[in-house]
Amino acid sequence: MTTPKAVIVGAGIVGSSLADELTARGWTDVTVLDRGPLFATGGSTSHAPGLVFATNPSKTMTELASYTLEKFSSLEHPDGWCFNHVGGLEVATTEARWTDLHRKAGWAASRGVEHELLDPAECVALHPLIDPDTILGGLHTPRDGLAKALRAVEAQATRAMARGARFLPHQDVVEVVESNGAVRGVRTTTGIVDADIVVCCTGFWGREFGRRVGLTIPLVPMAHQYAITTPVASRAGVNSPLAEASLPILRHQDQDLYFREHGDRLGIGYYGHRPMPSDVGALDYDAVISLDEMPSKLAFTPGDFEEAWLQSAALLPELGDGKVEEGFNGIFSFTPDGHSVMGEHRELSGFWVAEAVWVTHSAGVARTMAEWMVDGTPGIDVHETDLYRFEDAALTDDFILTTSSQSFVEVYDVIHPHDQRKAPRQVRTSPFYERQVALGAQFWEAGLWERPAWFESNGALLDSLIADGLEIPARDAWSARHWSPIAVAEAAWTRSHVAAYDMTPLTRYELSGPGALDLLQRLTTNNLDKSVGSVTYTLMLDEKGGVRSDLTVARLREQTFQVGANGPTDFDWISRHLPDDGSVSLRDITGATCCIGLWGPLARTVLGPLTPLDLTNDGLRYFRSAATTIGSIPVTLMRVSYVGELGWEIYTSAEYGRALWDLIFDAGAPHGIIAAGRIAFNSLRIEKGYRSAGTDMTIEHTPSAAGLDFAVRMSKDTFIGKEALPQRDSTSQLRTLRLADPAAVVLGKEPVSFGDDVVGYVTSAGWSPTVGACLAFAWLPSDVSDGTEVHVAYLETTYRATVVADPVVDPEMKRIRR
Ligand code: FAD
Ligand code: THG
Repeated sequence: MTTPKAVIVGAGIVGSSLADELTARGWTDVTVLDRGPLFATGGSTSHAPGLVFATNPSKTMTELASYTLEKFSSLEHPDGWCFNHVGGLEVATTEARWTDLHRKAGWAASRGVEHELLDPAECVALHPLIDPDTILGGLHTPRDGLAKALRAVEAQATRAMARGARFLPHQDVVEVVESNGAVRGVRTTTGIVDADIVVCCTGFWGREFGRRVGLTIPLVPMAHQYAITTPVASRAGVNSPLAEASLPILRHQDQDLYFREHGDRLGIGYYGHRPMPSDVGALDYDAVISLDEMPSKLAFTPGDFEEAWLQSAALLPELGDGKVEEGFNGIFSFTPDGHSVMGEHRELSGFWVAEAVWVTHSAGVARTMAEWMVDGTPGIDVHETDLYRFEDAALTDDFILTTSSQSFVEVYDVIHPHDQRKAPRQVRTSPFYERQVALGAQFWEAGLWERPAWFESNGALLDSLIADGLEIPARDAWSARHWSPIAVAEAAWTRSHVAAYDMTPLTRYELSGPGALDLLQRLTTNNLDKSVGSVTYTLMLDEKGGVRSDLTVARLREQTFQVGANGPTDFDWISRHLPDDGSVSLRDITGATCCIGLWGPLARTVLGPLTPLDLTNDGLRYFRSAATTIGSIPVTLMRVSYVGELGWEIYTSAEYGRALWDLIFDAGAPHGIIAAGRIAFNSLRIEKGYRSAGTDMTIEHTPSAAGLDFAVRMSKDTFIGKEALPQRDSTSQLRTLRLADPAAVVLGKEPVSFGDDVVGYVTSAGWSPTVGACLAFAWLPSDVSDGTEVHVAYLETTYRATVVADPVVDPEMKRIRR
């Protein structure tokens, strides 16, 4: 069997790991080119201090790291270890950090990362240089430790070469050769190397490399300070030259610092300095590359390190006797969301990207890339690292620089799940924006859209509902951040009266043409061959039957469908499956249109007089759509409700938006209409049992495990993922939890335990005014029955919760179908 001819550009930790993973899967024709010498090429890997802390807010990033450290510890190199499990220790010097370490322990628990929280004395027992009076405690992760990055490169390269791979130094790739939308090879300064597959593993040069093939890889090369101290007396003779280190790697995130041992010296990394984006064009590629001099190493700027030194000595007093002996400003990649960038170029088949990857995640990224390239689909959920996860506006230079700099500044900050980006803001606003501002909207940002979280103008409504008996327990300080009890009033009012939600940011596509129906039938699980006016809830699966996304598809005309989707990766997936014959056209119509979700028992009373359409239950049935008018405005109504109430999504072109808003609010005023925000929206959809793709379910889950079998028509001829479904059985199931204490609120990602065992994790949660408690979705073992009592660890507390049947609200669909 012949396997594809693959060229990997870049022999850093990522390129070398990938060569190993590809050849392990039977690819024999793999060539790795680097413009530097081997294996200290001069890239970031050549000087990486190699600290690996696996725990991360993202489950995917944690899994990538966990694989890396286990793989590295199994690698062999003649000079010694590739991974040293000295353990990780993150200390807290503030109450906020100490609380956050509990949250982090929760992430570790739900993903099987070994960990324990320690008091100051226990921290000092592990790391005697720490002054116990400065800390409140620490999080110890014994499997974390040090990667010897260059040895890991060589060990993996050696293995790959034994399986036939070639590693060629001094090969500067200057061009990607392509024809008919597919790669054919690369041109180096000395000649052409043929290839069916080219993988960009060029580290912080990736942005420049991507440009050559018309691809924006959103990363910014940033300098980061690393210094090594003079010998520390008490560490003299403790570490053998071979072991290098025995103290755990240490993070002092309150001061943006991390530490590792180099024999009897300490290495100190610092993120507290100003962001220092680097102009890669100005780097000296032709410099003689040695371990001391390389393009990715800039001169140390001592002025930026002064505070780091003071703070290091405050935590580790013995450092006060010494000084910084050497240091450098090393360059590596930062991205807008801190995650790596992986995937295949959509317009240039065979061009793959694995960029902005830390040593920490390198082998995991390489394995996932190899699975994706060889099997056609990655083995784990990659939506957070997908090359195509970015909105168009997020691929502008301005956005990339601003947000990547922010990622650098915040890399060690305590980040609340609802902390909002400060800049750039107000990039995408709906036509209702001025009206929302006037109502005191508190905006959250997502996909660069400004989205009201709640409206201060509903404060009076809150007061009156409280006077009438609505009880909203006071929250803990963390869950009360970026929240207002007004949001609860908005949710309650939606169930009792009527509210308008700005649905403009909901991603929408128009698919049209003679091939549109066939394409949608093949891409999704439900039957879409229904009458004009039908709306269908349906799923997009990957080839292995995992849930990529959920969609609503409205058949507006015979050959025209409006698709309600979840974001850029949906557009990417559909685009990749468009037939070549031009029989389908796909258009993102989100920004050109706008949408109000008008929902609640009084929605019909408000809208009825405004439109000639018969809005009775028989006139426009549940999950049907119709074109009509509201005043002088042409609109499309869809009788769909993610909040689970009577009502419609009302669509029109953007230019009519403000007039539409005004008409609806004028007509609604006598009926008490309010504008309501995202927090209310979220809590209502959880009450109603509606999942959010990407948060509650990913490609790791089947429709049946996610409770969505009703949207799968196995009787349909074929659809992507169909063949795989019968072969997959799931051991877990998405369930709803009801927290026992009405004041208890969780926010997502908390571990769920049964007895002493962690058995699952929360995906999303919201406080439900209908039941007077917090409800949460959680992945739990399939055999857990309704009524089971579980515990949810939240920061420093543990909450009791019960597994309940979903949906909690309106299981008979009486509210919607009336
Ligand atoms: P690189 O190692 O940079 O490899 C890219 C290769 O591509 C280079 O060898 C380059 O020569 C080659 N190349 C580029 N363009 C071309 C071309 N046109 N033709 C041919 N070859 C080309 N990560 C951690 O996980 N833990 C840490 O503790 C840690 N600390 C760090 C501290 C510092 C000071 C720095 C700078 C980085 C640190 N990192 C750490 C980050 C980590 O080093 C990098 O993210 C990682 O090494 C990147 O690996 P890579 O293979 O993608 O890139
Ligand atoms: N509105 C529209 N499109 C969307 C969403 C939306 N696309 C993305 C996302 N949200 C999809 N999620 C859902 C989830 C549930 C429902 C609609 C969109 C829903 N489900 C009914 C139920 O389960 O009872 C389906 C009933 C049926 O199939 O007949 O309404 O908010 N436009």
